[in-house]
Amino acid sequence: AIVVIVVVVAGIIGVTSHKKSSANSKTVNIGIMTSTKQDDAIWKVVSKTAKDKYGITLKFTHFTDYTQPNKALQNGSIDLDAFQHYAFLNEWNQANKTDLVSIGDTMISPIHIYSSKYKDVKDIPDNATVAVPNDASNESRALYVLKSAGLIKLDVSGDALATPKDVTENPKHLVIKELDAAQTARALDSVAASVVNFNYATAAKLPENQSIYAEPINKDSAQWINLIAAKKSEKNNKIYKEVVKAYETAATKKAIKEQYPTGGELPAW
Ligand code: MET
Repeated sequence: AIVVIVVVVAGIIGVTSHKKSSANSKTVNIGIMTSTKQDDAIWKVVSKTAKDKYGITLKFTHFTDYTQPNKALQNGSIDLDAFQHYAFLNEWNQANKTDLVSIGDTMISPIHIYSSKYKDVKDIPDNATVAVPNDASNESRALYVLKSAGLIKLDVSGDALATPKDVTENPKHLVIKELDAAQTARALDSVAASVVNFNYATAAKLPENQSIYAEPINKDSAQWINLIAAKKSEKNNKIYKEVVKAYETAATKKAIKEQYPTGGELPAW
């Protein structure tokens, strides 16, 4: 009996230490935004594929605003991040003199104009205040959305960056209020309308019927595809490439469609 116990104990120790070392070398920490039940369900599917197919354990670090994940990626406290689109990454690299790179595409989520006071963009009154995100790429995106909703005109087009200075016609004399993207949902109580990135709309549980306009998907939309970013030095890291493969599966597509049946997020690989 003693021999059996020793063998069993040794076996347990052996298995445990073996598991630990392989887990350590194949654990990838991904920075994502505030947890929502929808995104948790999608990442659960990705995690299962990563584990079952590649033996990779995914860990997640949650962030509440767009300025944190790329800093954490740059300083090595996370391995990858998955929260931004191409336009944001480009602006980030320019402004911060970094060279973070995309290693794979994830999804696209149209930005919406929300209002808790008006049911139609036509009902937004003269001199009303409209909130937009204040980072360069999302502010530009919001201005193009106000343009395509017929509220303003711009002197830029295509994927050229727009700023409030590019507004050439503003028949309702709307006041554009620039806020951190993370504040745009909360601002709905105090403004006529607000342009809110979908992740913040989901996190704030904004009712779908408060969306009074959705950004159309067209030839200029590629810049809004969300991606998985890595440091440039890690762009050929085999394990990180496997994380991308674990994301880009039919099972993930199905989960995205199940979680966002009305197209809040759409697979984009
Ligand atoms: N998921 C957000 C969006 O597509 C990303 C914005 S850029 C940080 O609107």
